Amino acid sequence: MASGLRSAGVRLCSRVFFRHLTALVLMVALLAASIAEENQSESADNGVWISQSGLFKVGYESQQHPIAINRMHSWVLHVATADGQPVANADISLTGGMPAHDHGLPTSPRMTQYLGNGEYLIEGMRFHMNGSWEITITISTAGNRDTVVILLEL
Ligand SMILES: [Cu+2]
Repeated sequence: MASGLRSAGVRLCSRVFFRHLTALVLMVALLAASIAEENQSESADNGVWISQSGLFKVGYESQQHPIAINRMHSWVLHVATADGQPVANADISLTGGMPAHDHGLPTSPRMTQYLGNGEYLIEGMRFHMNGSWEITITISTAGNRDTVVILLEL
């Protein structure tokens, strides 16, 4: 009788413990999910990157949110001077890759259209694996040429 009571008590205790553990696991999972979501939106949102000699400020917007692995998509680059004036009709070329893996981009993205207001359409972006990518963009105008490196964590 006494041992029966005790084991019932243990069973009740373990059930309460299990319920708390479930709640804890759920909380940790939610926290991890919200951190992951923050990281994703950070890589897909407009950030402003300064070119190496400080001539241009470059922002980009991916047409795909979040950027999916192995999916061809476009970017829109926004190019401005150091004091924030939109840069029109620049020549823009891109290279990129994963320095840690010593490989380049799987595609050859190209600037295909000047959209006005300092915005340029880049077609042919695709990333074939998760990890740290670098996109190196060279911008040339009549009198200036500078390079900006955009870091992208996928
Ligand atoms: Cu790689």
